[in-house]
Amino acid sequence: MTITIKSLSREEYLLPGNASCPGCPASLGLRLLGKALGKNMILVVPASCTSIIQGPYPKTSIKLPLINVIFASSAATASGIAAALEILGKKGVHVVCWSGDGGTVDIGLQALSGAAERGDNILYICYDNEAYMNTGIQRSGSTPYGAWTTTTVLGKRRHKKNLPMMMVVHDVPYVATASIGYPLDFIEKIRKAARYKGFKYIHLLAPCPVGWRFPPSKTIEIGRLAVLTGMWPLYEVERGKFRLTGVSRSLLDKSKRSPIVEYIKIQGRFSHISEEEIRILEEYVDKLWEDIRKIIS
Ligand SMILES: Cc1ncc(C[n+]2csc(CCOP(=O)(O)OP(=O)(O)O)c2C)c(N)n1
Ligand SMILES: [Mg+2]
Repeated sequence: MTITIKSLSREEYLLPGNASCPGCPASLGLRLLGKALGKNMILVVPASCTSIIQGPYPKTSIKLPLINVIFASSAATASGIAAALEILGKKGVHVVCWSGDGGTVDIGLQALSGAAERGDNILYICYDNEAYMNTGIQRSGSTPYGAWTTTTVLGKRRHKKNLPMMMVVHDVPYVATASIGYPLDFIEKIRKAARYKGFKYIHLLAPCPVGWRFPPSKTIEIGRLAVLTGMWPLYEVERGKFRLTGVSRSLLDKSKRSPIVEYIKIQGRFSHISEEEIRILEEYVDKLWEDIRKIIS
């Protein structure tokens, strides 16, 4: 059933007055997560902007049981909690890792891969703002080619690591990509993932106004442009079956994709990008879609 905004609960699990920046996609994503799953959830959060948004106990802004952990351990911690719930016979409680891209594609990767391979009963969500934002915008393995960060002052020279596809090859029941620009699609995917027992992974693109250098009012617009230009394909892989979702369904046809400059030109982190670098990014997007075509056909 398609989810509508009106059908969502008005209950909020992220309280207002928290420390997030204006236009923060992580805080919006957390609100959506609460609307998707409700209160029967235990969150595992490694060091990230979310630890700051959440704030120190007892004045935390998140109305859910939550444990802060060191970077490398989030998936392992979640595995332990899931095992404990199983032993206690507690059903219907979702164990959710809410981790940044640095904590996922770089530092937390081995624990993540281990939990996926074991098939532990957790939902791992990576909110990907494409850099280590909390410590001042350092590049991560998820930063795209050409993007400025404080550690790639001339633009990053490597492409973004394709973590969702890496999770697909772990052969888990559910893997999906999402964008903060399409909130209902994200909620739908969270709910779908939560219906499976075993390891589930959702990779949420989360445009950050501070780190990407755009006005805070444009978070949703940029989240949509990432998808419309083909830079960020929306899909889900359910029990090994790959399916494009939402507007991405029509974007295998290159002529339906918006030019990537529409996405790039409104982000200050790409302000120094050359024609040659734009071409390299275009080739990257074409390859991304050619790989998807091979999977589908
Ligand atoms: C082992 C370790 N190294 C470095 C840090 C410092 N640190 C805290 S948050 C953070 C950035 C996290 O980046 P990401 O996971 O992408 O989350 P974001 O801040 O972007 O939300 C870093 C480097 C730390 N807490 N622990
Ligand atoms: Mg990050």
